[in-house]
Amino acid sequence: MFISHLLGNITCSIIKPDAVKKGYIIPILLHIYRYRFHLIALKMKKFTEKEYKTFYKEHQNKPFFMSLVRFMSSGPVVSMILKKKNAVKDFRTIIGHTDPKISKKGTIRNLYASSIESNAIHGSDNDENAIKECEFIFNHEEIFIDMKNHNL
Ligand code: 3AN
Repeated sequence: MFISHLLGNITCSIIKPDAVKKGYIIPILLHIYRYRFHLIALKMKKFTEKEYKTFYKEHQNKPFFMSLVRFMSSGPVVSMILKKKNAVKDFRTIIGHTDPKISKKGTIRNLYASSIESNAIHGSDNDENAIKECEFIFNHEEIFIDMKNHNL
């Protein structure tokens, strides 16, 4: 658990294949920047079905599970670790509801998502999962940890 000291101050985000394909990486990064999240890790990569089966394990009994796994592994995604006080809660506010049809105006999903599955972006749902997800995607060498500015 190499980033567990950041519990409560980080979230894991993934710009999903639909948004990558549509050219929304930069607009989404700018949106996140405007809300004062600090980017401490970033990578673009196509993950496998097997990796998403682990990543989305808590959804394994949901009817949309296999479709979600196939969709996520259909192309490269942009994964990030975002640092901010109350990162998980604040990030879920700016991404909006899972279903873009009912997400608030101006949220990332309202602006860039096309359906409840192809919903442009992932954000961790609690602090413990945020740590797990970040450590699933990134290794120690891929994370910028500024020891002088721990409380950003
Ligand atoms: P959120 O990402 O808003 O936390 P979750 O954790 O309930 O939503 O679902 C994980 C992902 O599964 C969603 N981001 C979305 O891509 C997909 N998903 C959720 N609900 C559905 C659904 N009813 N039908 C198809 N895909 C879904």
